[in-house]
Amino acid sequence: MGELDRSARILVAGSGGLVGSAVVRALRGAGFTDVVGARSAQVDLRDASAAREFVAGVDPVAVVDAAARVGGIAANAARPVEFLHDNLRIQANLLDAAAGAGAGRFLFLGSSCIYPKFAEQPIREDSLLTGPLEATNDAYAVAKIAGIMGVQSYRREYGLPWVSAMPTNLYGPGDNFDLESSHVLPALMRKFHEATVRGDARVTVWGTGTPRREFLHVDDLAAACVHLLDVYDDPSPINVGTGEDVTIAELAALVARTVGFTGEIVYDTSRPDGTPRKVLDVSRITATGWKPRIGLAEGLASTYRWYLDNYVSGEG
Ligand code: GFB
Repeated sequence: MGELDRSARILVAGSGGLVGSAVVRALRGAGFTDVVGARSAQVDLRDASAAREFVAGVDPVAVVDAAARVGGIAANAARPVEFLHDNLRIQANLLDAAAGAGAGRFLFLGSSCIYPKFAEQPIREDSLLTGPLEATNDAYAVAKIAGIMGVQSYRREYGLPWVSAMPTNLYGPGDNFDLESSHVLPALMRKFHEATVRGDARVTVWGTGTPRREFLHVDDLAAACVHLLDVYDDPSPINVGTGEDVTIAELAALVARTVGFTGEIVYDTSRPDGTPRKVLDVSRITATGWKPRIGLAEGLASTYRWYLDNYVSGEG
């Protein structure tokens, strides 16, 4: 796979979100001079004709699909229809519009949560579709699996060098800090921050604290996306992660230390644990020459600074 010309026009769908905004930063940092973002406010990719018209107007050489309906365990468990149908429509419309516009490269983003609930750990790419899914986000997982199948179908039927990546749990600037719809890391960061400001004695963490999760800073993922656009041309999705995981209890202690919370951490076991573990086997992407650069402690500190500068409206 030859390096993409740095003057090539790259369309980043979902450029307003955690991943999309990081991918735009990484592309521009890698010397791409013609990066076009598509935010959901500009074009509703759930609408096929709007998607087709928008992408044809951009006329991209390459497309990165960072547009998706995403959320944490509570949001996924509460709204499966939205997570299934919004994501099916967004990705199918974008794939078809990209093909219609003659895009030579397409990078689709799956997620580590679409692997089987009890996949052998660390999870290899070939374990996809080998077992039952985690019930709290099976609708989202089926949609994302369909997206990977969409990329593989375009490769098979039209010979397009389109590819998919499988990021692990992501965090960083631009994350969603809403306590009900967010993922665990931003949720805990906000909970510990607000408890510290209020002087609360304790913070409640969902579940038992025993599940294990792998966390990759979104700027590391974005660098991997640029790298994969240049070098990766294989039908199999490729894992992108750190290959290391922590328990939710260990994460809670790390976030508490980052924020400076010294109170008690209690567990609400009426909330679901979800998948017991999902750490990725990252040997294939490591073999291509990519590796993560932002450690969890460093990433938590920089994300907390972003949260204070952008989310906390000057209170406390
Ligand atoms: O990050 P999270 O919502 O999603 O939850 P998943 C991870 C673990 O953290 C679960 C626990 O065991 C939660 O019970 N947890 C503890 C919390 N306290 C909290 C809290 O305050 N908020 C949240 N959200 N969790 C997601 C999928 O699974 O993985 C998505 O549902 C997505 O589809 C994402 O793919 C990457 O890691 O369990």
